[in-house]
Formats: sequence, C-alpha cells, structure tokens
Amino acid sequence: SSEMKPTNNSTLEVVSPKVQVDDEFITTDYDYQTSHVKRTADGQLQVHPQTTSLKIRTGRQVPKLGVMLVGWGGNNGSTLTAALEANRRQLKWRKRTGIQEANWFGSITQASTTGGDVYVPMKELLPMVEPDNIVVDGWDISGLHLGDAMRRAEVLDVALQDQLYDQLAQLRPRPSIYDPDFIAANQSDRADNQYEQIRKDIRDFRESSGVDSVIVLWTANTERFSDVKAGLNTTSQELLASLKANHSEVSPSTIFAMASIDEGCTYINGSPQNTFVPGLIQLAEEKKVFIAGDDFKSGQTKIKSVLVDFLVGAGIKPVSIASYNHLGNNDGKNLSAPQQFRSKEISKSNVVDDMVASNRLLYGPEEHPDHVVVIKYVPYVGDSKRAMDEYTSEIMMGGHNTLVIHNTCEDSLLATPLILDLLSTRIQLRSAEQSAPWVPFKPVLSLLSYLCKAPLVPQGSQVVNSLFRQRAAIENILRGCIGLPPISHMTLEQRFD
Ligand code: NAI
Ligand code: DG6
Repeated sequence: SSEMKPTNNSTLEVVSPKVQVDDEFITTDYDYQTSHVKRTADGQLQVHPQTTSLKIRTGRQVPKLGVMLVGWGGNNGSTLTAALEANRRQLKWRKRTGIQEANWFGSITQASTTGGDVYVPMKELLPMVEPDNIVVDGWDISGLHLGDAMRRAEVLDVALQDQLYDQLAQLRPRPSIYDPDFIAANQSDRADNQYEQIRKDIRDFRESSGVDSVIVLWTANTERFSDVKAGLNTTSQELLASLKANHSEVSPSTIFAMASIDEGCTYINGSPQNTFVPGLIQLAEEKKVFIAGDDFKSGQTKIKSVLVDFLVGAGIKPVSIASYNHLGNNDGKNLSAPQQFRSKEISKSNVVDDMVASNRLLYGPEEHPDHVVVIKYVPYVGDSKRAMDEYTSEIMMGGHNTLVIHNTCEDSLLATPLILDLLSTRIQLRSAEQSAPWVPFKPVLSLLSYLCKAPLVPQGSQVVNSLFRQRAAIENILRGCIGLPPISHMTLEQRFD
C-alpha cells in the first residue's frame, strides 16, 4: 500500500510510494543526509555532503506495557500512579478557582504537537504506548500502600486524592534493597540473593499482570556515586564477579539494573548516580537490552539547556551561572546529605558543556563559565521547589547582561510527565541494500536525552544537552519513520515567488 494511517485514532495520513504498511510494520525508504568533514593538510575544512539510502521500520503492534518503579511509594512514584488512574477515569475535581480536569501537561508525547504547516499531536505520529493501558508495579523500602504514599507526598489536590485513595490503597510496593552505604559486607541480606529476588519479582509481575513487556525505572532516592575501578566493575565479567562476591561497592541501583537487563527489560535511571558503571553498559550491550538515563531533566536544568543555548547561539558569552534550589520534600531531605548532593551537583553542572564547546569564538579551549549549584532543604515548602538562577553574560564592548529567574513549582508534577515519555521504541533501521540486516537502536538510548539532565550516550557519541536539538532529534526520527523529511524551517515556498 502507498497510503498509511499510523495509528487507529490518528488524523494523519502520509501518501507516498516510499511508505509501505502491513499488519506488522510501517516501513519507509529514507534518504538520510549528513556531511562528512575533513581537515586538509593546509588546515582547510572540507565538507562532503552525503546521502545514505536506508529503510526504517516501526512495529505497529503496541505491546501492553508494564512499568516497575523502584521507589514506587515516593513523590514521583505515587504521583505517576495517581495520574495514570486520574487520566484513565477522566477525573474532575473542584479547586478554589473552579473545576480541574485530569491531564498530561508537561508530556511531549501526550500534550505537545509537531509539524510545520499543520500541527498534529506527537502521539499520533506513530503507534505509541497508550498511558491508559500501562500497568504499574514496583518496589520501595517503605511498605506504605500507594493511597497513603500519595497522601504523604502532599502533591495532588485533596479533592483528587479523595477520589483515588481507595483504589491506590490496594497497591503496595514490593520490599526493596536498602543499604545506607551500598550493601555493607557484614549484612545478612546478600546482594546476589537480592538480585535473584528482583528477577523473581519482575517475572512474577509479568506473569500475573499479563503485560507483554516491562520497563524498570529508578525513581528512588539519589545514591552516592560508586567507585569505578579495575577488578570491580569496568567489565561485565568483573561486575558479575563483584555481585557474586557481595562486594560492598555494587550499589542497589546497579543490582536493579543487572536484574532488569538479565530479564530483558529496558532499565531507565531517573536519578543522577552512576548506576551505569562501564561493566553494566557492557552487560546491556552484550544482552542487547536498552538502558537510558541519567536524572530526569524537569525544571531548572531544562531552562538552562534552553537559555545557555540561546545566549551562546546569539553570540553572547555566559560567564557566570549561579543556581540555587530549596525544597522540602523527601528528595530534598536526602539531598541534604553531602554525598547524595554531590551526585546531583554533578548531573546539574555538566549541562552547559557542549554549548560552550560549540563556540570557540567566545571561549578559549580551556575556558568555561563559573557555574555553581546549591541545594538546601527547607521542609515547609514541601514539594513546591524554588529554583533561582542568575546568568551573567558578556555582551559587546565589555558590557554585561544579567538575567535572573525565579521558578516555583511542584517538582513531582514536572517529573511525572517525563516518566511517561520515557517509553520504549520498536524502531529498526537497515541499509537499503537487499541483504542488509535490520538493526534496532543501540542499547544506550541516547534519543531520550531530552528527558535527562546528564544524557548517557553510546561510547564515542557526542553528548547533546541543548533542549531544542534533543527535541528535534525525537521529532525528526519520528517523522522519518513515516517517510517525512526533517523539519528544516526553510519555508522557501513562502520566501520566493
Ligand atoms: P522521594 O524521596 O519522594 O521518593 C523516593 C522513594 O524511593 C521513597 O519512597 C523511598 O522510600 C524510596 N527508596 C529509597 N531507596 C530505595 C531503594 N533502594 N529501593 C527502593 N526504594 C527506595 O523522591 P522523589 O521526589 O519521588 O524523587 C525520586 C528521585 O527522582 C530522586 O532521586 C530525585 O532526585 C529524582 N528526580 C526528581 C525530580 C523531580 O522533579 N521530582 C527530577 C529529577 C530527578
Ligand atoms: C533540587 O534541585 C532537587 C532535585 O531533585 C531537582 O528538583 C530535580 O533534580 C530537578 O532538577 P531540575 O534541574 O531539572 O529542575
């Protein structure tokens, strides 16, 4: 067929001989255009435009998805569970200002559009997981059921909580791995037992819920960084041996990731710690299982990845960035400990690196803006995080431009829609040559960088922090899957007669 409707409820139809649709796949013939840059002996840069003929195919059957949250009873975990239920039931509730309806504001798949001449919801471009069908399960070190966890979080309006409480009260997290310092050697609860238990939990959930595929997502508290050293975790063999030997430096999150990979489940890290030590990345590559992270990019960092991109792109030189946060939820409490703060400080600080490196007219090779990140725990403000930023930039002739931003918002209501967007993908690609094999994305899913503060990318790949470049990557790859060219904004047809 030369016509396609990507999803049953889509209003979009691509009519092209380059697009074929059958029951299983949407397949497109795609001319991928890049440039190859060479430096000649005399220092000139030579650019060679290249076109590669590819085929891209996307599975049309959307699996029934199960999500297992590590830290299910936390603010994000309970808010996601409540939001899925509230949207599924299309709940409405009364606020001081009027009637509020459940929605997914903040999710690019559910609440943003794509296009140029005409805008369509992003979720209609390709067959995507429907939030109403997602089944949630998970673990926590606190045994509170989800109804009380939602109340403890103090995130959602009470009138909404009251409508959800009875249903959420039936959900209780599975016991998890707790170790104040990553499984001390003297503990009776041994790491390889815990790892086996997590695998068992995943299998149990898969069987009892009848889901086709499971994603495991860490939204538990931020851990300290673990050591990375030869003999411990630099290869998959070392890591497996360290797990077996109950080595104290194998973190709970790494154990979760190993169990998840061994069960063939995508593992996503929503926190900043280095769960993905080199041995773990190797394990994911060997087993061809997706991993993605690190640390949800929800508020202050998201703005930073727009603002610094704008400034540097405008030829203006940011020279100092001071970012303060105070918050009063359990995340803030955990981050008031120095080692856990350090993990967050690292993931919040690297975000301007690629933008600074992109403009050597402004910055010398070793030059970098001063960049300070402060986080303080102020219990009274609860989940309503305050983020204050001051950006000072050099403008023309030694002038200065200082921008100050004060952002107040419910942290978990920014993070929850991102969790929804961190969905699995069924896209495969191959060269147009007849016998070329189909290949999926590499196990390290860099396409999800838009949602992460410190994007994990395959070895040797470029880290991109710029929010608009990250979004363009998602949008253009989704477009490519249905045979549409990347959005170029050239609109020549409107600029010439
Ligand atoms: P939270 O403190 O409310 O929830 C974390 C939950 O994890 C708690 O219920 C806790 O009991 C549980 N937990 C701790 N260690 C565990 C373990 N080993 N196994 C299972 N459960 C464990 O925190 P919140 O606000 O939900 O945030 C969760 C994580 O997401 C934090 O690491 C935070 O830094 C990160 N994050 C949050 C963002 C946001 O905007 N809310 C944005 C970016 C990252
Ligand atoms: C204080 O910064 C607490 C953190 O957990 C953040 O709220 C969270 O990581 C979101 O950070 P950002 O920079 O994306 O707003």
